[in-house]
Amino acid sequence: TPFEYAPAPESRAVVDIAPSYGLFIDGEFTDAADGKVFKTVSPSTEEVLSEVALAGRDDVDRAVRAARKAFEKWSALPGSERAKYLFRIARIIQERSRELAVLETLDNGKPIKETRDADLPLVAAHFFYYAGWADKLSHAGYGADPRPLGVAGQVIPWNFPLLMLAWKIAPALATGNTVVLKPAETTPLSALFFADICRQAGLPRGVVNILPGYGDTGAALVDHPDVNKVAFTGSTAVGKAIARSVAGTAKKVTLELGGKGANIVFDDAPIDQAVEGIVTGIFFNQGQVCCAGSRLLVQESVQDELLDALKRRLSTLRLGDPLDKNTDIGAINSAEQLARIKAVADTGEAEGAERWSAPCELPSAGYWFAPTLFTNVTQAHTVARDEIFGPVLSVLSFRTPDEAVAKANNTQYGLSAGIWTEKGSRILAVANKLRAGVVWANTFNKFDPTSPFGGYKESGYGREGGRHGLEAYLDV
Ligand code: TXE
Repeated sequence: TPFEYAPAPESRAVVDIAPSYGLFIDGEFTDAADGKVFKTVSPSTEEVLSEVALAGRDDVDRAVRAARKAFEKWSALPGSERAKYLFRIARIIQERSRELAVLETLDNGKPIKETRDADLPLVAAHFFYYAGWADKLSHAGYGADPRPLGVAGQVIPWNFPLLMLAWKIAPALATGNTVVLKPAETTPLSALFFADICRQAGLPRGVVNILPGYGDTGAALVDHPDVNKVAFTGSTAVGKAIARSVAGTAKKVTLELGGKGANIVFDDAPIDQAVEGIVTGIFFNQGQVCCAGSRLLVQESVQDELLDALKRRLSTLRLGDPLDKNTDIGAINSAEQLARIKAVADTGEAEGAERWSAPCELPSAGYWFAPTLFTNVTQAHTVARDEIFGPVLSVLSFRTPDEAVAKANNTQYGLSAGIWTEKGSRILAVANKLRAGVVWANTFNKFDPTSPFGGYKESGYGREGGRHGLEAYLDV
């Protein structure tokens, strides 16, 4: 099948990281106009991986001009021609998947098992999927001849660097837009390798531009007057700031923000299966997932049994070297993120919730946090309300399906939820009452390029993925 992968990379030897990288503007790697650079480190060892050019306002301007110029020709190409480039990119991603998986694991800290089996297959799948739409836009339900918007300014986070890039770039290019993308400051490398893939695929100059930098680079991009469309994934606070700053313009915006997903386990659910789903829900990518199942809602009658089984399972998770194929829990992405997780966990304890951590030894270098549970949690507790974005699960209980729904919906967010039950009728009844963009039944954190993804409430607006993901990049 197109989404089958090579055996696990044994070591970092499969990737060749240069000591320094430039910005990618108009098909060339180039220094920043003011010569500024920053370092990117491996979160599992704190070793410096590379020095990367830091884009400033002048570079943003240069990149947007290149994207504007490229837009004229790119948008005029027949969709079938754009599709050829996207298919080529998808195939190169597959061919280079071992290298990219190791690179992503080094720069992000997540286990190679995940980059190999989840991130990279999904990245390729997104390019294949949207390549398929490029010549079928008149059948997408947006009118006979929908038009691209122009230059898309895209800002992405560090939790799924290459996958978030794919979610943003694949639909933008398929619909005939050109792109200036800013990767997160702690994970710039895979976006720069992607720039190299664009060159390898012969993508016309200026269609994709990559500008590493911090938040102010992102702000300069979002605010650039010649950007027509803004796509952002990140914190709710920055999403709101972006919404405010573009409010005086006519730019189209999509925001994919935080979450506090409920994983609801009913008393008829097979306990072992539910335990695996809870683990995937909150410990996948160390819980640094916007749609993580960070609140466990368990029916009171099975609470003790479930918690015992869960603690036993968590005690078997292997934390350590992310390049080891057997590792389940890798490093937290940055010192800042680790400090945030620790602060919320400490608040949880101070507020009276009971803390339990899986017994594991944390490596001395790098950023690590043991899988942690909070019990005796009330809905008012900070650990039940704030997005922690770490390997921390807050456990609450319920008696009736209505109470489960009320508690699940009692959050400012609305991105994800999960339901565990053998009863199909209950899945439908409960799912329809949940205010969440995705509801999984008897599974969690399953992704597919054909299905739209996005939030209700403060989790943002707009959808990415699927046919609906095209709409964000089209004028009807
Ligand atoms: O996010 P930021 P941070 C949540 C999660 C986490 C918290 C903080 O709860 O603990 O946010 O993480 C760029 N204009 N999520 O500080 O700052 C920034 O450079 C334009 C949820 O890393 O939002 C990076 O590229 N861009 C989440 C991107 O925004 C700006 C994923 C995200 O960084 C900017 C990540 C500005 N003013 C964090 N300021 C999810 N939804 O999956 C920063 N950036």
